[in-house]
Amino acid sequence: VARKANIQGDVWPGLPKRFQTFLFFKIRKPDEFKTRLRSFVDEHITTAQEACDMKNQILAAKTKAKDSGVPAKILPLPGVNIAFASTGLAALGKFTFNEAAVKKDRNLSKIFKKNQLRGGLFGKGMYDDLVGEGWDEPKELRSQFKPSAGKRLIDGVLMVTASRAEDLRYKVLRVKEHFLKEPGSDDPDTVRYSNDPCLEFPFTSQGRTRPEKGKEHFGFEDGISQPLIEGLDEVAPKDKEPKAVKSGLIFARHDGDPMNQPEWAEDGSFLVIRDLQQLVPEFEKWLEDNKHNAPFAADSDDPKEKLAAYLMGRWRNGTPVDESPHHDKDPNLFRSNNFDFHPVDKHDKCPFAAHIRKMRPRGDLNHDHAVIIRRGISYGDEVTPEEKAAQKSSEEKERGLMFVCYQSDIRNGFNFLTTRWASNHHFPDRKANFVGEHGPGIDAIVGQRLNHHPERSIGLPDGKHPTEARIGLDRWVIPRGGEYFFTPSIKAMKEYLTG
Ligand code: N7H
Repeated sequence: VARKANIQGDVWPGLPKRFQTFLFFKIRKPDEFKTRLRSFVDEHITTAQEACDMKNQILAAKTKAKDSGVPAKILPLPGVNIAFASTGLAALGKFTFNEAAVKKDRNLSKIFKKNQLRGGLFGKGMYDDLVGEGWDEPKELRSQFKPSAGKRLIDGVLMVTASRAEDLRYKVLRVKEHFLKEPGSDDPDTVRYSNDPCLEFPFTSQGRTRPEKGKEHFGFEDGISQPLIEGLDEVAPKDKEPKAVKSGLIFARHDGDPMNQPEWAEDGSFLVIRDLQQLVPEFEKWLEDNKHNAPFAADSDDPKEKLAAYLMGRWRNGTPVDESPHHDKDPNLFRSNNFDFHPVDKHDKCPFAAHIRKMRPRGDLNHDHAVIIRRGISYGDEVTPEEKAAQKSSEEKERGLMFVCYQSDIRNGFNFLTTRWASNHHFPDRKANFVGEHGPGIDAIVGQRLNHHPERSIGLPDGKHPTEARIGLDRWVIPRGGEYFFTPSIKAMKEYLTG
């Protein structure tokens, strides 16, 4: 099968999304589910090829509109993808948790070795991984992401995306019906739901982009930097940013994937979904309260915005701090990716521990490591005038990011970024003036603390002398849980997984 026809479109090139529904599901009747999944794949799943065709059509329509002066009326069609947690694969008889039994049973051992998806964290799930290690706080997690009586509640997720709310609602209904309707009840107008369906949808989450287009809730331009994928993207020359990476960092069994996955996993990718609540009024208050403590306060026209930019590594309009440390006014730089933190022995410009530098150290490393593709979407309400006035998030209003990313290995991707880099004060390591107890600092956005870690703080450049200047940080992103999944290829779903 041609690669682009085999890959699900959210992994690459990404599904266009203003609105997204995450339908978390539990499998009740595996055999019937398999039958329905087989026809679902052709009828509903959006492949990489279809997503590319859609993007190209829209691009062409926009170009035409620009030339003719008549606005383009074309909108992307809704998209649908599906992914499975290890419990979901187990329900289909394609994953086993029982390694002891496998070791004893030689027949089982053969099958296990040949077909079991590798990756211990996928097997464990996010709860056992991150609560188990002490990173996530159970009382902060939403109930759907917490096991009940020792059982995980989510076997998989159907993701539906659209450009208009009404298209999303329509498509979500069709997707649900496919699995819930009575056999033979095919007319959407008179559909009858089965009272013994093969699937149930215990939880859904809604994502939607903000009215301020392109901006996430803290007000930063998002969705700027993604790795280019060799063999899929048009690749820039080697010395340009963003660098192209081997597709095996994202896709199972591609060049550069060291995991030795079974054959059926080819063209699939591990998916991480994580609900990250954002405390927006609190973030603004902290910037306001601390702008005068920043080492550069006296020399800056707008120390509050500069402080925000230094935590992120980009100004709110996307301008990279590495290319423009003192202002965000050059329109040529708004979405620039053309920087790599050189010279990397100092952080005269971008702080070593700024979010984007922690998450993709570019020149700080001389090899590709912990590479992910991000496909998240904001959720929740805009900050209300009352919250703004109180400088505090209200109990009823919530907002955040449904963080979504793909990688060929969760340990080397999401987990590594969160635990080894974002949450580790000493990374990037061996930096002049930052070799002491505190190191360059924690990632202000997604760094998490274990009990024995130092308090949250970040080292900041003052633009003048190389002495260490530090500032204490609060926490504005609360992890509310999530799950680890595998997004299989089209072929895997039509053959192995439904066989
Ligand atoms: Fe981050 N934000 O919107 O404020 N992130 N992120 N992220 N992030 C980036 O380049 C943000 C999170 C990465 O190549 C930008 O698209 C928020 C997690 C990576 O230069 C902004 C949250 C993880 C990059 C944000 C959040 C990552 C990146 C700059 C949580 C991984 C690319 C715009 C609420 C575990 C780095 C852009 C590069 C960039 C925001 C979470 C990873 C503005 C609010 C959990 C790899």
